[in-house]
Amino acid sequence: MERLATLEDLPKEYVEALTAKNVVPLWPSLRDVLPPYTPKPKTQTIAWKYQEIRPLLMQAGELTPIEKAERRVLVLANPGHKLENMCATSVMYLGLQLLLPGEWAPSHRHTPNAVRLIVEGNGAYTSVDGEKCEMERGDLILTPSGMWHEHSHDGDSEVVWLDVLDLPLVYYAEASYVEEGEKVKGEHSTIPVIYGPGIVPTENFQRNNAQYPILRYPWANTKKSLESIASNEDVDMVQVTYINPETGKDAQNVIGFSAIMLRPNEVLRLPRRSCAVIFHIIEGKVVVDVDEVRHELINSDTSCAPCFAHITLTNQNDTPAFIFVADESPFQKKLGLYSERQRTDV
Ligand code: 1HN
Repeated sequence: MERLATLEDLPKEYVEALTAKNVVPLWPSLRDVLPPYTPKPKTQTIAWKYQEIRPLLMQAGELTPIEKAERRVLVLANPGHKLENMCATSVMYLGLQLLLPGEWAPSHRHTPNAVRLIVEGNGAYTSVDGEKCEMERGDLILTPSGMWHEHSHDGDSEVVWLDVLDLPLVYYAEASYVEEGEKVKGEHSTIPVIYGPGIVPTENFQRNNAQYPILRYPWANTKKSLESIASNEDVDMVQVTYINPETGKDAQNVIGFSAIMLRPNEVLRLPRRSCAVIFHIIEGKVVVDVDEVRHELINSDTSCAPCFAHITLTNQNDTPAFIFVADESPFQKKLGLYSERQRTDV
């Protein structure tokens, strides 16, 4: 590809005249915004080790009362996007949130979509549009765009969860805002489980909630499903995707959620995909190789990888490993941006 002229190739007075009229020449930036064949991601391959961050999160619990934080979160920030921008990838935000016994994180709703993946502790719950979602380790709880949510804690130990939001994307689109809810800690009901394996209600039952019919995906179910798939030796990649049972499509609109099981000592080479990805270890010890970077992850560690990376997951234990995965594929597919490449391609 032809090397194009730079700003320095132009007379200084000409560049100043352009600037004064709020115009810029395209050609000095063209190769940056349209790099040949492969994007140049700002997203760096990063790991956040839970045992290193946990003490700092507990310290936040002592330093900042919940009333002064609203959400007591340490954001897992990717230095490639500058820490203050609070991006794990260009689309995904990640944070570790702490709720102490008796605390309440007040009701609000906002335009970004969020999910929680529970990391530790018992006795807390999130209420989503009045539905009480118990928080147990490994559970996935959705709080989609526009739904009221608050977090409460009736137990007696610290509760920590991983928040995954599409905040960087929504903020970039200048579409991010919040509304404050009623300051009442109301009674919560649990909607009965109406979606079974392969069954949905035929009649309009609770269709007011049908856009997001499942808000809590208990880990126990996901794990059982993975173990069952793994028992079939013909299956190379033991993975389940969290979906909306009414549509059969992704559970949320922008970020896709799935879980992978690695059999004892399994090595899994992932397809190269056009979207960035996040891994969070629910159980086990996993070596994550991303291009030339290696991270050794254990329970509750989190890492991310940029688009088109060569990713290999290795289970170093004689017991299975379980990984929660979040990626940008629903968003990219909706925009027609999604693709996959062979590992041998450049
Ligand atoms: C939010 O609403 C929560 O509800 C957590 O727990 C983290 C980060 C940015 C914007 C909104 C929550 C958030 C957030």
